[in-house]
Amino acid sequence: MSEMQLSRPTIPPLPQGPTEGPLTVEELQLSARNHAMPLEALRYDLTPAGLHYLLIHFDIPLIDPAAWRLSVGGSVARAIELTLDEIRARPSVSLPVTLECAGNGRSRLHPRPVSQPWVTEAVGTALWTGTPLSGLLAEAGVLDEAVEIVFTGADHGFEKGEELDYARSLSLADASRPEILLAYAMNGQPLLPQHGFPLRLLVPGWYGMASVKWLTRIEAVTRPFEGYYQATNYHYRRGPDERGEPVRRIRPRALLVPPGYPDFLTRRRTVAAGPCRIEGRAWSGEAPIERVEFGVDGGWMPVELDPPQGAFAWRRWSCVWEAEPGEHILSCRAIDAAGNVQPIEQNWNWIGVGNNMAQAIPVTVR
Ligand SMILES: Nc1nc2c(c(=O)[nH]1)N[C@H]1C(S)=C(S)[C@@H](COP(=O)(O)O)O[C@H]1N2
Ligand SMILES: [Mo]
Repeated sequence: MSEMQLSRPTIPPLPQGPTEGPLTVEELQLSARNHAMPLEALRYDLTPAGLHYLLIHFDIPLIDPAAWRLSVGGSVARAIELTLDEIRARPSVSLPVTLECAGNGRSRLHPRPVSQPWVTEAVGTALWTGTPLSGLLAEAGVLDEAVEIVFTGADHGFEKGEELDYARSLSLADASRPEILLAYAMNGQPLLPQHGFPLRLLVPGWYGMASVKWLTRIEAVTRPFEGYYQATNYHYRRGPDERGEPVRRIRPRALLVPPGYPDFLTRRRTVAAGPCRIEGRAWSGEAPIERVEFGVDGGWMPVELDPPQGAFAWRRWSCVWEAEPGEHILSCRAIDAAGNVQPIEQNWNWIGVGNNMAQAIPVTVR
């Protein structure tokens, strides 16, 4: 019998830092696993679960809800273990919350940090239902010596040579905020496997990395947590050797629904000349949205804002554009009540987080 020889495809080595090189097979593989929200889904107040963006570092764990338990321990007076039914029997809150990946905008950076290569649409808004974390912490009785709460997921893998669980922490003050939920439902349905079934943390207003999925353990600790996703990753730094500032709240961003219809391969838009209704969404985790502007070829005009749908969800906006025949670049930008203005230029850093540079959509009007 002859032995089958599996030939290894020649794949160029991964760049060691940010690059101007072509997209790698590894980035393509990540972008297929972790899909974005199609921009036309900005039309929904609440993103249907299957259209919501996804970011999964390792594998989606297979969890038997009957065997699953949440443990609450560490520096607490009373360690607790809860079943899913016990969590569902606790006081419940439903909140519309916009989640956005901190890496949104990464592939528009020059040079480009090599990681999940988002363009502009790593976002979604869902109605999340769960029990407030603060009630559970009060019941466990967090001791005075505790400084942070650590949240650990059931997923496990390697990053940069280090073997680890996905885990993040919050300061005691942040963890005590009333809007922070242990969420078991999304848009009125049990969480889908990819969104953290059976339970996830939900930290409204913060970039997505804080909202730990497949939650299994909550632990009060007496020293700041130094886990990879807390202390090494998710920092704004100019180079590899700086510690930098931790990534927390979502920077302001507005997106518009690309008008007209697209070309399949390039997604370039064609729009009919005349009045064209433009709509989109805007959000900021720092402060309420105060103003949104619609941009055409570098000029800006104000838009109309719909009433907000709660403090933590995106806000709809719209305007009418008098589309004149020719080639145009459409854009939009958000300004929040804390004075944060969405930039037109890239917001560059070593790992490509928080790049809220304004969208740019080429259209042909005829
Ligand atoms: N356990 C675990 N939680 C996680 C992640 C993960 O890989 N594992 N990814 C985080 C990141 S970076 C983001 S942006 C959000 C994405 O949530 P979603 O997939 O439900 O949109 O989940 C966060 N929680
Ligand atoms: Mo993310």
